[in-house]
Amino acid sequence: MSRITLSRFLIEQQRKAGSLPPELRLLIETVGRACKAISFSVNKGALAGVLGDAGSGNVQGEAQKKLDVIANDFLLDANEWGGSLAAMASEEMELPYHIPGEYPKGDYLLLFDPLDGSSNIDVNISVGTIFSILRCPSGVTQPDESAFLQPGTQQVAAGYTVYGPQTMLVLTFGSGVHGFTLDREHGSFVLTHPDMRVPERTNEFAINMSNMRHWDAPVQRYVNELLAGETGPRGRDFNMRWVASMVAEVHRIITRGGVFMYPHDARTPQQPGKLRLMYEGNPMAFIIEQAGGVASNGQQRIMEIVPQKLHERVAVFLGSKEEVERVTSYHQA
Ligand code: P6P
Repeated sequence: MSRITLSRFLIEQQRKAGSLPPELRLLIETVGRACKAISFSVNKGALAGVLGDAGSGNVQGEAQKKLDVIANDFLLDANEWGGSLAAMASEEMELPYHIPGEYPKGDYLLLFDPLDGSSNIDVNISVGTIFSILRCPSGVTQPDESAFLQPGTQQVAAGYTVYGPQTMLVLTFGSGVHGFTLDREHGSFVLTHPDMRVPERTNEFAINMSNMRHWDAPVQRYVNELLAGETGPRGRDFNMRWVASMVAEVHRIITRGGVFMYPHDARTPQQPGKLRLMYEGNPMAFIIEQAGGVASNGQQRIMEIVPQKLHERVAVFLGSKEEVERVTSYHQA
C-alpha cells in the first residue's frame, strides 16, 4: 500500500469539497513541520544540552524548561511568516503574539501548549505539543486577547504531537481523527492510524490519586467505586495509569480507551482545575469528541464553555463515553 504522507492526506482532503480550505491546510502542514523540529530537539536531550530549567518562569508562574522555550520559539518562527495567521497565543506567553509587520496576515488564530508535560523531560518520559486553530473574528486586524475568547465549538482544527517511542501527530479538522507517525529517515509524517475511535467502554482510569482528599464529593464517589472493583457497585475491577503528561494520557485513551480526570482541587478554590481551557482542554475535547468520546468539566461540554481569559483553567473529565457520562452525572446528583 503506498504511503500517504501528511501533505498528501491534507491535499486530498482539500480536494473534497469544502472540507479543508487551502489556507488551513497550509497552516496545519506548517505546525507539523514545527513539531518535527521539536521532536528532533527533544530526542537529542542531553546530547544537545537542552535538558533542565531555562532559568525563567511563564505566565502560569511555573519554572520553564529549556525545551519549553525552544519548542515555543520553533512554533513562532515556523508560523509567523506563512500568511495564514492573524496572531498566536501560547501557554508560555502572557499576551498574544502579533504577526510582525513585514509578513502578511491571514484569517486564523493559532493557540498552543508548545511542550505539555515538560516536567517529564528530564526523566525521559513522553511529552507533547497541543495546538488549536480558531478563525480570527472578521474585521479584526490587530487581534488582542478578546479575539481568542471563543468557545471550543469554534475550533476549525486541533491536534497534538506526542514525543514518545514514536513521534505521532494526531489531528482533527472536523472530519474524524487521524494519526500520523514520523518517519525519521524521510522526515515525513505518514498516515498510520486513520479514523481513530475512543472505545465507549473502558476498565482504565487516569487521575493523580495523591490529590484525592482535595476533590469534590462526586469525584471521590466515582473513584471510590472504581477502587471497589468487582466487590463494589461497578461489579468489575479497574486499572489505573498516571503519566503526568496529558498528551500521553489522551493518546493512550484514544488508542485503547480510558477516562482522564483533572478535577477541581479544594486547595485552589478559585480555580476550576489545573489544566488550561484554550490550549489544553478545548483541543483535546475536540479530538476526543471527533473520535466518539466525551469531554466535560463535570457540568457541561468543555467545548461549550465561553472563555473569559486567555489562560483560564478548566476541570477536565474526558475519554470513553460511558465513564465520562457517569462521572459527570454524579456532579448533577
Ligand atoms: P500533576 C503537565 O504539567 C500537566 O499540565 C498535564 O500534562 C498533566 O496531565 C498534569 O499537568 C499533571 O499534573 O499534578 O499530576 O503533576
